[in-house]
Amino acid sequence: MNALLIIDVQNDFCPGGALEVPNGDQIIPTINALSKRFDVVIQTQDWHPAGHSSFASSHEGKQPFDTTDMPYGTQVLWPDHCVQGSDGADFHPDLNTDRSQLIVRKGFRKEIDSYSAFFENDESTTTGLTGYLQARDIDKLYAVGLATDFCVKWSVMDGLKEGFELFVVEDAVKGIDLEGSVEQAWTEMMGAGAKKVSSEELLP
Ligand code: VGL
Ligand code: ZN
Repeated sequence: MNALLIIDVQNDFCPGGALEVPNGDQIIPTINALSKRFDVVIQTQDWHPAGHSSFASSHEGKQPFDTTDMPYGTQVLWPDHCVQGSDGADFHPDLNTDRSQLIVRKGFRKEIDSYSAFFENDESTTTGLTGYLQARDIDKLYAVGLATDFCVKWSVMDGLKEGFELFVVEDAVKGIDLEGSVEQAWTEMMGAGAKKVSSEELLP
């Protein structure tokens, strides 16, 4: 069975937000059209406590987009974003969430970031999504949302590792693009076995 996985279409990742993805809101009409075509729709929501360790403001002398060493590896430091309960953490008002059956919140532990819908950034703490998908006999995931080079990529890579078939809808994702990271993300995703599709192939 198929599911649409809508990643982090939240105000803070859209134009005017704290960590805006250029033109991030432009994919929303396509995502809304796709939602109607899937029996199972799942969303993720970046959901950080104030003072989260992925925020540059939590590290003396660091600026957004600097990196730091965390116990689990190198971490990009971000502007404060998607703080629990804030407007920035809300889904974009144009996103139709009515058909979403599961919302996976991630990044809620202060000391660890979580880009992926499956695992936190230590690559071992699970969100429980694999078990949910298996229990519902879902084996094919269609990934859309923000950002191509971070949460989409990490979700796709982990989904493949977990044994799911992954399709990335190329006109329904957008990236932050730090030094060519969008192109690199596509190379990594395709190299790991993800398939690129366009929304036209999925819509009537
Ligand atoms: C994301 C950076 C930090 C994303 C989330 O949704 O791609 N990127 N938190
Ligand atoms: Zn985040």
